[in-house]
Amino acid sequence: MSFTRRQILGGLTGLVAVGLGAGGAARYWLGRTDPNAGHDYELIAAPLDVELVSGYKTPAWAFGPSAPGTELRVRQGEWLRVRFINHLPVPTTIHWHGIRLPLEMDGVPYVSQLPVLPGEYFDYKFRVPDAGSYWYHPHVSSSEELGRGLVGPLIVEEREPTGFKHERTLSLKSWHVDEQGAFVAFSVPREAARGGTAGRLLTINGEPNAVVDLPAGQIVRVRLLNLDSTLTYRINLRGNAEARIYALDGNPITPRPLGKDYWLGPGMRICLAIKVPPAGEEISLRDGPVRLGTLRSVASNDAPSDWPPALPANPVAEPDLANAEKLNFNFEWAGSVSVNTENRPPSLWQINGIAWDITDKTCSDRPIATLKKGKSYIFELKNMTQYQHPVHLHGMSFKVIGSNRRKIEPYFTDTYLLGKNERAQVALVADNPGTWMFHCHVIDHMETGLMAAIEVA
Ligand SMILES: [Cu+2]
Repeated sequence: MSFTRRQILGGLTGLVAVGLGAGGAARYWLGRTDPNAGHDYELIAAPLDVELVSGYKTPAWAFGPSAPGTELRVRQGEWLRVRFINHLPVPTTIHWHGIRLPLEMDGVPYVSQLPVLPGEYFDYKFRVPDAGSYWYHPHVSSSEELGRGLVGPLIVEEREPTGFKHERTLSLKSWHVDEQGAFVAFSVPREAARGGTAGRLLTINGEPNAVVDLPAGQIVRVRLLNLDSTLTYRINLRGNAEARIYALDGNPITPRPLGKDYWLGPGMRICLAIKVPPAGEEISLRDGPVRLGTLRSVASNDAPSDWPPALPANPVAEPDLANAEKLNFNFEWAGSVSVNTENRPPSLWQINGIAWDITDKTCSDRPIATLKKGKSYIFELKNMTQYQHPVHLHGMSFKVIGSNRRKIEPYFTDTYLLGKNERAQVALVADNPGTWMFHCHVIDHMETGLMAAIEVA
């Protein structure tokens, strides 16, 4: 695919009136624009000082006025049109995690588009086929860009109203900062060689020890999004709360109790319904034994509500398992942590014996598999390492159908948390032509080899 730089800031004269174009750290998010403007959102990525540690500034990068960024919302089946403006000092893109869209909108540099340079803009425009909780982030210099805060929720509302009257979006992210709020290394080779370089400060919607108010007596839809670069959260609630799972990674399931711990890997989402206890009571939202934040029940005038019915299924094609072709993907440890002198990350991980090199723009020219458009496939995912990997595919959703480690109730997703030494089977219809990234969502695993391209033609 060839690219041109047609879209440059010179075309943005209309925005000067609202204060853009003065240069420096513009911090405007213009929100939903005039429907005749040709786009629904103007989303600006720019430096933004945030206060993560009380009394100290952290020099974050943000989409809009907060980090994590502005929540984008669109209705299922409609177009999402975002004019993305780069006011960062670095090139970037936006990838729309979990959205089934055309390759040109997928935000992968040199595969979908050229990086958006400082001062440039890019118009993202695509229809959203599936309702659910999704998110967006760059696919360039990901350790640093996601690490500094360039992550944000994208909520696709169901076509028809659901039974939920109340909902909240909780974006989980840990930050690589020290006690004074200064950034520390986003990726350290000896950590990238293990579970990934973990952030040190846990936040919900950018706040440590967040307190989220919920209306007493109501059943509230709580969307938990793991926008972390590294951490898998073992989600549980402590307190007088009944919670049911309504959707996993955007796709509805038959509602079931939350249970003890739900392992939410990087990039994954879970949609809960929580029955809020009487006013004044508190629920802890926890990662294993660690409190992430507090859900506080506050008085509500609404009549008590009942559990809503299951959410409507998304229109994802059902794979033909009887006639599917099987493909093996082995996730392996590649070797040793050597001192690198070329200013590039070490090569630590590989898929089917091949390590991705994020400094080599031609890797995507050598897809690890070529799928025939319209055909069904079963991927056998084999983790030959001692660490878990949230395996994510761009462009298409897949159905998790089996595992040697746990009982699987088949469900559609875009990210599967492959446990250490686990073998799992996922199936899909190769119905979206293009070259799609297939990678671990532990960002420094991805940047040290654990990525591949899968072609659908
Ligand atoms: Cu990984």
